[in-house]
Amino acid sequence: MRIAAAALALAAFAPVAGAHIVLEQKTAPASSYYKATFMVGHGCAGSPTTSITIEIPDGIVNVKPMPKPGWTLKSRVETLPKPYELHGKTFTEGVTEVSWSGGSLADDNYDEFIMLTRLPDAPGKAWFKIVQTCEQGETRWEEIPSEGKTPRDYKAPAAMLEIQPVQEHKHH
Ligand SMILES: [Cu+2]
Repeated sequence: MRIAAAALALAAFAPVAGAHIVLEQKTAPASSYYKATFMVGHGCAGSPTTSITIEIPDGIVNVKPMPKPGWTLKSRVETLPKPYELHGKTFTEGVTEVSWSGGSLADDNYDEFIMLTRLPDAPGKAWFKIVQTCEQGETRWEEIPSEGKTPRDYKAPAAMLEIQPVQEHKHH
């Protein structure tokens, strides 16, 4: 009885978005190193997930994906729309897409796909578009909410990260 009640409470209060592919940490300061953890809560209409492909939003750089045992990791490197500087070096190329494939994640299991990134100096919302491929079918998490709407208003929203202004500290 208690388990049933708890499950019911969860169903009533958990945001629907929690079951999609979302970032564990949805806010982070500008100009910081950010560990993006993508939470995969289900497959495609019950079918197991066999690959996850994530498009890196413009301005998010120095992308270092974490390898996963049982999955083949691939990064696409391209000329960036805007070069960036880190540690006094200028980079004109960078990772624009990351994929993990060849694994199998059952619909009733949960897993995380992780990459280290460097966030841009400008605050604002960044949207990671994700293609989830399954044994049967795929889901394209690509919808970007229009003004006044939130990811919850959509069936397959892209994963959102809110890049926040850097707090001014006096260090000296
Ligand atoms: Cu979902």
